[in-house]
Amino acid sequence: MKALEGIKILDFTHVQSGPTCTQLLGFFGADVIKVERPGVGDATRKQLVDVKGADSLYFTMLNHNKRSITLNTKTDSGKQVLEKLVKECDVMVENFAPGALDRMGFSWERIQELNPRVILASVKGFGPGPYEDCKVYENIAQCAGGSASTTGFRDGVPMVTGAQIGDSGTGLHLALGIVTALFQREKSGKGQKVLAPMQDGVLNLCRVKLRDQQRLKAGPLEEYSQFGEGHPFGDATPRAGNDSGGGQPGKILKCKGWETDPNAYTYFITQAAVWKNVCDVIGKPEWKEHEDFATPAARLPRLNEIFDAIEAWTMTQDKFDVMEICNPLNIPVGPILSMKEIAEEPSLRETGTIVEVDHPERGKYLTVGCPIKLSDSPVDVERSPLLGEHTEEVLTEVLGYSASDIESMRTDGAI
Ligand code: CAO
Repeated sequence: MKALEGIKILDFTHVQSGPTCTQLLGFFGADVIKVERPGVGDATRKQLVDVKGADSLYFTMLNHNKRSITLNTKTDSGKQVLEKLVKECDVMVENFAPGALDRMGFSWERIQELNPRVILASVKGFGPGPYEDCKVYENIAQCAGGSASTTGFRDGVPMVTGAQIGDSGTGLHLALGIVTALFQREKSGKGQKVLAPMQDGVLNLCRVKLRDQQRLKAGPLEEYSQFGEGHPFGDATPRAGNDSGGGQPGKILKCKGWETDPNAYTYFITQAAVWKNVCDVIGKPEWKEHEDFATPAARLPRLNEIFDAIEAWTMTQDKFDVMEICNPLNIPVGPILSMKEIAEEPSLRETGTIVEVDHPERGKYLTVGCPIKLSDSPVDVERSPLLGEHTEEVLTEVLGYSASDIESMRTDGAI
């Protein structure tokens, strides 16, 4: 028994944001039916191809636990199949450019007519307003959602982050919206529209930066290293480099081997509660009681001096040894792990967070399994479907079409 067993998802998503959402629902046991254009499919199938002729990792890693059917929804018989799918499914998920679904003849009104219980879940770049008609990709969302202006270094350009907070982050928001709407449907009996705009999703993840925007009215942000460095604050939340977001100052520091290994670094947090332990570890016991260092307030203008001293110690240690030494002392530290190290980490394999999947076209590859663990809903990661692999199966088993119906749809170019 899986959490979402029995829930049918009409997955009309493409690229990254929508597919991450439906993949999660698939991990939780929903029957996800991905609808793709005949002969073409999701554009990511053939983007960043690393194995000639095979679906790319971009596609395979975002589309596990799904069935694929091909359908040209701009033909009459293709539209009829889509109508039947809307009637049959609990949720329809899409992330087309604004207006595309309406142009196809599937407005929210029409969808409700077909199935009043269906939930229509959409990712768009922006919510209602001046930009609602714009197409949006990951980095645009990071820029428009406040992330880029607050990421990077004070004296550098705005930066995007490698974490796909615009696409995968919004997919997560959408998945929560969908299961919440399913929960409400239990009581109301009705479907509803769920919208997750990427700008809003990114802003939600940048909540603490809007907090800091408002704190600026009360004076400089003392926990930002620019305060200790004597640089005045402007009228907007600045970029904070690698400063930690809260009131516990932290920094990325070099570890042994940094000269040749780009990831020989650790994050080190000088949590106030364990300041004395920090002083002992770095060989500065005199700072424990010294008036310039003993309290968090006294330390704020001296953070650079403090982190220089800590780094002088971390540079003598391997990044994993820093963790071994600091953890028993309750000092929060974290090694900078490369993707190579993460891919090889046995504990992530054991928990199913990193999974090796076999694929008929490309062989074995690694993917990220379900990052959310339910104790009563085990996850089996199944390889992504080939384009149209399940067209006949879905048309006959789910929608009740006959072999001759399917043949004539093929002749029409509808599937
Ligand atoms: N059969 C027939 N037509 C189909 C079809 C099918 N199975 N599937 C899609 N189409 C059509 C659509 O109806 C649309 O046609 P019209 O333009 O004539 O209405 C067309 O294909 C293209 O759809 P699109 O505009 O969504 O695709 P695009 O490549 O031009 O834009 C993107 C891609 C991502 C910029 C856009 O979809 C978008 O802004 N989506 C919302 C935000 C989002 O999710 N962005 C994140 C993407 S991940 O980085």
